[in-house]
This record gives sequence, C-alpha cells and structure tokens, in this order.
Amino acid sequence: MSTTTSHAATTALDVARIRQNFPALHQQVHGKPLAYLDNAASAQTPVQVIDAIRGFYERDRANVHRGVHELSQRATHSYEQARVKVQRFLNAAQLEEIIYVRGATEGINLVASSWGQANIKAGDEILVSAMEHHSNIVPWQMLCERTGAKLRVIPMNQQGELLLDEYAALLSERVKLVAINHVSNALGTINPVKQMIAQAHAVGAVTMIDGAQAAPHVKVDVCDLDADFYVFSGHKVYGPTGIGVLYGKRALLEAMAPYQGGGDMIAYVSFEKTTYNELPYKFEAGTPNIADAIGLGAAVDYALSVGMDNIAAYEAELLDYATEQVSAIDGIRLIGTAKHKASVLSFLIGDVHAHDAGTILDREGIAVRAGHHCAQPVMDFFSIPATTRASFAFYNTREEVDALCRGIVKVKELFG
Ligand code: C6P
Repeated sequence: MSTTTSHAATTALDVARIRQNFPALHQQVHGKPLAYLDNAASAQTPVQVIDAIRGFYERDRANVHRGVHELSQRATHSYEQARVKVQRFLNAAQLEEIIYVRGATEGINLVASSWGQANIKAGDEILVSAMEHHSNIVPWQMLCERTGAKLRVIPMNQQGELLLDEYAALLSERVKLVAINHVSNALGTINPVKQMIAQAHAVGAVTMIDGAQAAPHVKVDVCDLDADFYVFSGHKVYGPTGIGVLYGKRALLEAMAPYQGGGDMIAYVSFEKTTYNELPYKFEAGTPNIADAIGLGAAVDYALSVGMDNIAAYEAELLDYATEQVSAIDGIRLIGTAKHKASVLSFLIGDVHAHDAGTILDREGIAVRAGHHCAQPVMDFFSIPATTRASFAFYNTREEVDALCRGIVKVKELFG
C-alpha cells in the first residue's frame, strides 16, 4: 500500500509534508535512501527546532537570570517560555513543577538522590518493573545500597505485559516508591500507568514514571495520570540532546533538598548559612543548557502542532503494518507482543546475532538498533543476548517498513 493511501486510511497527517521538516531524513546512506528506524534511541529534529536554537545563538546568546542587558533578557524570556511550552505539553498544573535536567536519566537520579535520601530507610521497599531501562533500575539499586531498602520487581508475562495481580500482591505499606516506565523501550509495551499509580497511592507509595518512550508517541497528562514524578528526554521528542524534564508535584519538590549546589539555585549565601531559591530554580544549579531548553520548547510545540492523538493513531497503524509484514518473514521471532504497544518492533532473525543483522541493515540504508537496549533484565527474561529493534516515528512510512523487510530477507540470505 502506498504511503498516501495509508495516510488517507488513518489520520489527517500529511507525512510527505511533515518529512520536509526533517532535513536528516533526506539523505543516502551507503548509496541507499535512508530509512531511519532508530527513533527510540534518538529521534530526528525538525527545522523548527534547529531554527530556534540557531536564533538563540545568532541573536540572543547570553546567560539567563543574571543580566539586565537586552540579550540576557531575551535569552531568559525564551528559556522561560520554553518551560511554559513543556508545562502545556505535560498538562502540568504549575510552571514551577517543570525542572530542566539533562534527560530522563538525570531526572530519575535527581529524585533518587534528593527525595530518596530523605524518604527511604532500611526495611522500606521500592518496586520497579521487569521491563525497566537501566536508568530506572540502577539509581534505585544504589539508593537501596545506601539505605538498606529492598528493591522488588513486578514480573511480566511472555508477551511483555506486567502481571497486575502480582503487582497488587507486592503492594504493601512497606512500599514507599513505585518506579515504572510508561512505555518499554525494549518491548514497546504501553503500561497501564494510571491504574498502577492509583494502586500505589492506595498504599501511600510515591510514583516515578519514566516517560522517555511515551512522551514522543502518546498524549501525556500528568494531572490525569496523577503521577508524582514524570521524566522524559528532549532528544526522543524530536528535540536536542542534553536536555530533558523532570516533572514533580509541587509539594514533593518543595519538601526536597537541592540536588546540586551552585549559582542560581540560591536565595542568599553566607559562610554561616545558605538559603535556597524557589522552584524550579532550586534544582537548576549553574548556567543551564539554555539553547537546548529553547530547542526543547520548539520541539514540544511542534509535536503539539502535529497533534499527539494524530501521532499516536498514525504510528499505531504503521506498527500494525510493520508487525504483520515482519512476522510474515520465515524465521522471525518477535520479542514483545503485548496487546497495547507503541512504535517498537523488537525481533530476532533466526539465530543471526542482532549486531550482524544491524550491520547488514545499515548497508541497506536502514538504521535500527541492535543490542540489549539498556534493558538487560528483559534480555535475561527471554534468555537472549540482544534483539534487533526497529522503532518508528510519525515521519516513517510503509515504504520504509517494506525496505526493512527486504533488508531482513537479505540478512537471511547472507547468514542462511
Ligand atoms: N533509551 C534506547 O535506545 P536518556 O539516555 O537519559 O535520554 O534516556 C534514558 C532512558 C530512560 N528510560 C527509557 C525507557 C529509555 O528508553 C531511555 C533511553 C534509549 O532505548 C537509549 S539506551
């Protein structure tokens, strides 16, 4: 089916026009047209984002919150306007609840250090799921090592769906934190986080939702979810690298100690005593990543202008098509077959190592990720070392899926 037909069948998305906004998509790799199917690792960036960053460097480059001069005022305005855009993107109740960080990883580490140190003690339990990225395991493990708390794991089934009965059974008053992803990067599973948050709250636990793979693909409403903490990374939502967001409920953030000390996070400093700045600046020590915060604002605005519901609907159909086409190839084993999935197709091609498959696909111009996807416990669960993972964005097309299928056939021929 042609791309045009597939659009007509799904949503109002004009993918051909959207693709014009993404310069990196229009290139040849090893003499073949690029099919960029590694969006879960890092998505591509539209010109709107590139222009916003260029505009900062060409006209407004100065430090923020520090200068009375015009350039600093402009930089501060753009930096803070970007925060307003992120607030809108997440539907956060208050602007002060939006903290700029380097990415999802730093957001989780900030909470593990600051909230964790004050609220977790020996005998407490922290629940993570069996399908977490290392970023949502290791900081909690480190916290457990420091405090004597216990890390417990919500199990999953062979489809890659969390076992909700087991989750309910694990919940008790000992559980102080539930840390789960909204969408799994290795399997694509969309977890029922709203329900799981409500269950966690019923036993008095705080929730950390890792939205790194959800924010680019589904509408996120932190108020509706009632998430206590929610993190995502700019580079996966079509924005720059090195910037991301920690959302936290104001009352929790107010009660937390700063993560890092330095400029901008203080109200008053003396050698005897320092008082801290108000939110969100209490958590933004030092000169921040100004240019990329501005770029992130442009990125979430771009995504909202395309429409998160349109993105989700288009990608759902593309994923269905890819699942059907790839699984029809002899010898393919899909890893992650949950009922509710977003934009990730992980698979094995016979007993070909994923790195070999990824290398051959690259020679065909197809960018995928091969490896454990920083989710080694998921690989262990399926007793495999790695998968080949195609991950889609709303600018991908059925033609690119067809190219992937031809590439897989080639891998089979070469390693047959
Ligand atoms: N996953 C992938 O290829 P950072 O690196 O901080 O931007 O994001 C970390 C992270 C956290 N949670 C989930 C669910 C993720 O998928 C990621 C990043 C990439 O799957 C790179 S390992």
